[in-house]
Amino acid sequence: MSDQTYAPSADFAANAHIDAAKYKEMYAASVNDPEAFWREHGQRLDWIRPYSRVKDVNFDFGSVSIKWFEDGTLNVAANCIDRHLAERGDQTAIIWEPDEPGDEALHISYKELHAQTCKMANVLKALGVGKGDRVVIYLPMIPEAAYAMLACARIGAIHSVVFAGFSPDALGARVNGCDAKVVITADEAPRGGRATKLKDNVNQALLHDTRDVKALVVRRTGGQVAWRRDLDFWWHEEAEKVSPDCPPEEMGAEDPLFILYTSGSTGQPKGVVHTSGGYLVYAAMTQELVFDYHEGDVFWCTADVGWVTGHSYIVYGPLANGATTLMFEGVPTYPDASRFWQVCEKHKVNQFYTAPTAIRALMGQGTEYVSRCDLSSLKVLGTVGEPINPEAWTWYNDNVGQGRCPIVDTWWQTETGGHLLTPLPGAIPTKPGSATLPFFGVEPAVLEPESGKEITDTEASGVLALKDSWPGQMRTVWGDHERFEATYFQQYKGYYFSGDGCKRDADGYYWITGRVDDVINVSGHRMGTAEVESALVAHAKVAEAAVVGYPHSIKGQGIYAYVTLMNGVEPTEALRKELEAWVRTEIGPIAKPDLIQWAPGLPKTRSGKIMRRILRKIAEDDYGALGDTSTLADPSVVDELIENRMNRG
Ligand code: 6R9
Repeated sequence: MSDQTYAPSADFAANAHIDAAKYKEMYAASVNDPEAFWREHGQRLDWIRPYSRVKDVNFDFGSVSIKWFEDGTLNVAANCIDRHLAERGDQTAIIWEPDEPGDEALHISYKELHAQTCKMANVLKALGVGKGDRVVIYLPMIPEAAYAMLACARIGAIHSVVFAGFSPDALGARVNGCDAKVVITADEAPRGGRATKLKDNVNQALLHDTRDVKALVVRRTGGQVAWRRDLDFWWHEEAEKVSPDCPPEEMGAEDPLFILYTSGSTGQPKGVVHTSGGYLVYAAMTQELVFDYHEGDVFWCTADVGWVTGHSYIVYGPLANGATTLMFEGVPTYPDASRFWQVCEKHKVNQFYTAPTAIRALMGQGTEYVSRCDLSSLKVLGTVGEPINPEAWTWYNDNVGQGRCPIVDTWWQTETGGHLLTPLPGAIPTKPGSATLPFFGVEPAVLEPESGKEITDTEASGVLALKDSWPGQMRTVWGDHERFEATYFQQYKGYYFSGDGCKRDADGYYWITGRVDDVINVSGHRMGTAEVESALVAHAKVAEAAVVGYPHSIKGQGIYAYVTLMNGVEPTEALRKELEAWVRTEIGPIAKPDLIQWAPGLPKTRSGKIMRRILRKIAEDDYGALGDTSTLADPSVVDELIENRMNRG
């Protein structure tokens, strides 16, 4: 933990929405009387029928229920588009920067966004989609992704965006998991100069689906596609047949807006459900205050819309605020490592929000890539996805922010909908590596991991939980409310359990130490070790597999797999490659193990439980202190694993 603090300049604080005094006052108000606080701040949206009830929350295991603004009605798309038309119809809503820097960027006005969203909404209706139906969105980072999300919101359909890097199998499981009627996709997804054949992936994903799922296909590259007769439709053809006007559906505040699958410590990914009113209030308020967004600013979040960060901070938060949001199709290192900074210069970006893994990768390329660009438009920098190491923080601060831009290190999760722990840039001095203090209405608690007792001393170390709800909180797991309660409310009664460990320092600042469960964080992407294990054991030559994370200088964590082969199977380099490729196709490139160690045996207790603690230590190359191994059925397997460990030094 670094003790250095960086305070915002007096000038920055004076022009910020929230200064230090205001933060204190508003935070106190938000936790002393959450009803009154959120009754006021819920007003930032346009409601069709105003809410009278604000908060109705029960965190008790067995009867967990979370409702906000319950009797209000609204339409999310109307809040993100229609209500801005009178004042800012011609203002740019979305700047789209394509993969190839030489191709033309697009500036889509709120008027244009309205027309395109309405058309897509009408096309979906024509394909038989109605209120409450599910639509899977499997698209590159193109404006149609935003149109698709907002079109669903407009007609009350529930979207589930699937990251375009996921394999056909992973896509198929998600389409099936939410029983989607339509998949919106593209012919191909260009990224970093290469193109992924998305439509082919969709065909493969739907091959065994007996439900006749339709596909609406955006033509992005013009690449060849295999067409399924009567089930596939070109977006550009269908769009011509429909009106550019579609009345927004009146939705209840607690009607689901979207499902987003995310990894947990057990089983297959779960469908996190966010609803309409509370989610939008929270996404919008955090986007404005955490980034200190002002009228006319250009806001750039580099995430993919396949992750929650893209939902809340590319689409819903900024558009609800009438902002200009930048959407980038490419990657930070194509054509070279200055692409991010070139885009900042080209579009005069004011707030820039990215992941520590990207910062570390770019830091490794040297500062010339940054210093050759004009970054004088930048005002606030943000990070999200994993803890940021102080070296990367300092590099970001000195080279990108030029010592002038406050850095907001935002801790949150798919489940939380928006930021929970974060600096407000004009109010809260930062410390490199700390997500600092809670946002309004957020009541963190540090619990003793074993007893679950809340540690009330300021200085504390334990697991991070939340004492009460905030409007952006997830409401349930799609189709499995019991799993929702078991995952987040069972272990520590009366709290929402985050799954993260944390420390609180003498100033009350929070420092996230990483996951305490079997979830690993690879380049800011959440991966359940169980998912990778089940992909590995699905291979005919694999008898057993155990997967753990290990420190990786760029990715944060790498994937380390211990694999026990079937009797008689030779461990060869070719088989190692085959297993890597296998996991890629089962889940996607982000799940490919970085290291595979052949394990003739795994350390197990006498009851057959794999002792992951030991496997983690060996993967970390820290096998000197393995702790108590006396409960192992066969302690000699440990020596063998240490002997042949893959990560040395
Ligand atoms: C938004 C997002 C959530 C997990 C979370 C934690 C890690 C996210 C962080 C951070 C330290 C930060 N995490 N932000 N750790 N500092 N600023 O990333 O959602 O993909 O669901 O991941 O990511 O471990 O529990 P999601």
